[in-house]
Amino acid sequence: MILVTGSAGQIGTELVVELRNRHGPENILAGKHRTPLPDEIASSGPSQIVDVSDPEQLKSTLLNYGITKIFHLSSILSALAESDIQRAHQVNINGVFNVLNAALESNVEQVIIPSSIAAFGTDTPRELTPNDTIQRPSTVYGISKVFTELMGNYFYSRFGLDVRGLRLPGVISWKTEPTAGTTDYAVAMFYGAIVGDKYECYLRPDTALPMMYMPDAIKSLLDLSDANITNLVHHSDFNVHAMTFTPSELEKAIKKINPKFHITYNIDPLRQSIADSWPASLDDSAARKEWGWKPDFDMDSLVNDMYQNLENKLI
Ligand code: AKB
Repeated sequence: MILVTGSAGQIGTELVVELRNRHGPENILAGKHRTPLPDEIASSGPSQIVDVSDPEQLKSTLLNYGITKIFHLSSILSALAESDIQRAHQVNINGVFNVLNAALESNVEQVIIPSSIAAFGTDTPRELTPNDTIQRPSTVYGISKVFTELMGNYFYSRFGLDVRGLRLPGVISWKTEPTAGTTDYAVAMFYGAIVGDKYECYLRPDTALPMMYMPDAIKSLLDLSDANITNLVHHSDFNVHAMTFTPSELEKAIKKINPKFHITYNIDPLRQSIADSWPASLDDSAARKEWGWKPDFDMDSLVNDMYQNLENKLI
């Protein structure tokens, strides 16, 4: 059986549905903590409260359900982590350690834990960031992601636990909204365009960041999980890239669908400084070579699909 932690979150809600389609609903345990699960998840298969800060509860859940694989998605995103560093430490550092340790003490064979572009900092080359480069993040979220990558690689080399991970960029989706990240503006801009033809952006118009559409994010997690381990040189720290755009470029692309749309700017210094410390684009040749990573969506296809689906949902 496969456990997905953070099943009520932006990525979790969509990953659980895809895994249930592939492996049968009864084989996917939706783990949640504070946020209630959407009906679609709660009613379509097993679910359970999973508290990643409680090692005993975690271990007994893994043993009781016979879990053999974990997609560990619970995480406090960048902006929220800066305003509550205790909780970020509890979930993103203690929680990751507890999951890895409980996996080792049970029958889990593989753990997938996403990292983030936040694992880089201002000392890192910003364009085509190499897979293996300087990582000196300035946020607690970024520090926790470097910890995750290093600890994942450590559990693999020291104990032989198959831990894999990739550095996700901003993920754009229409089903479940992200919670307090820095790249969330891109999702919020679509909501603004559809609901009232306007949006106030908290990042400067020229802030270039890497982004990815949800179907590609799900594909990246599943393809990495399915990859033949003998082909992997890296394990918990793959760059994956799909596209780069700025708020002003996204505004232009949305305007092609909704000419009445316009944006104004009210810069949030915290989120702007976080964004300025992240890469604009990544060299993902290691992921392409070691497990065949290739995104399906570019900016045009993302914007058209996202706008249409969100419009159908909201109107
Ligand atoms: C965030 O903005 O915090 C996340 C991320 C890039 O990891 N979307």
